[in-house]
Amino acid sequence: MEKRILVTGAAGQIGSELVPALRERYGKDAVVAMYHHNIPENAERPYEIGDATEKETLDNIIKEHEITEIYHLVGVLSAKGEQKPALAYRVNMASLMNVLELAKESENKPKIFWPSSIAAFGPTTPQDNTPQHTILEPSTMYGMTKVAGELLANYYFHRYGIDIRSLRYPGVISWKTPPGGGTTDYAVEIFHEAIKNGKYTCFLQKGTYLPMMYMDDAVRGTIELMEAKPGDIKVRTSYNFTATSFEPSQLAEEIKKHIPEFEMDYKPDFRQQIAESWTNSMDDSDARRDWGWKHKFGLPQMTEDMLVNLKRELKGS
Ligand code: AKB
Repeated sequence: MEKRILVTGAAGQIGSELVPALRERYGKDAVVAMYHHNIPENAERPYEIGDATEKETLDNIIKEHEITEIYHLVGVLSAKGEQKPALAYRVNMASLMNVLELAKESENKPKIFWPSSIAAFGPTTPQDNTPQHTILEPSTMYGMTKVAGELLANYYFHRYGIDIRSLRYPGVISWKTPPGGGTTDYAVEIFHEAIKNGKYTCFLQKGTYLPMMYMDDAVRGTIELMEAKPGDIKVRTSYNFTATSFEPSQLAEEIKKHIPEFEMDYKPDFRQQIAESWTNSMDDSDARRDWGWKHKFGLPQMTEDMLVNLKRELKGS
């Protein structure tokens, strides 16, 4: 069957890079981007506008485009979710349930990708090299929606045969589209501020380690997971998925190698507590063994690539 892909949350940090990557791979017309109200100026067709929490809207789009695969990226992230917990619950859970139920009801049972996150972990989770199968007792609403989503993914796979695949994304760093409302956002903001002003005030404390990944790796890994043979996917909740782990001062030191005058100070806010509840680093050996996951960018390579691209981008704007 010809591949027809729907990407919800297409204007978000991951969506805005995944859509072009999927179009490059499968053809422009094979990928329908779904936006809520925030259509980017340079949005290319085919695209649809709609709210993924409305089942009928989603149903119409899936039917009209004869969708065979859904990358369901809609979600309210951790920091915004703590400011608006009820909104995070509604958006994250209602949209996911719609996608799962529509897949179940449809004749061709579309394959689904849904992102989980390190936010599924919590204060009781082992902090270092966190194993695949571990304690999931998050303290944020976003994290709770991730744990519930992982269990739902597993349930819909075993009970209804929906081929749903998932990754526990670490903080993802990219130069094309800024993230919005997350706790790992400092690792992107720092680059913008370093280039524009030569200094940055970090909202996380020195020493706060978090698992991280460059966008190029995140996009490639996501597509590789979706292209893996069904029999190779042994984890149907969500795979640990990581590239590196660092804390703010290590990133600042790496940036200083390129911008020697760069300076950073610290003013931790409510996001510090969220970051502390997450793990320092993750063991993603199941993903590496089952479907061949391999990252390319460590901290030095990522920093260099970010600075080169972002400098060029900011100059042009
Ligand atoms: C966030 O910080 O909320 C996200 C995530 C790790 O899921 N980037």
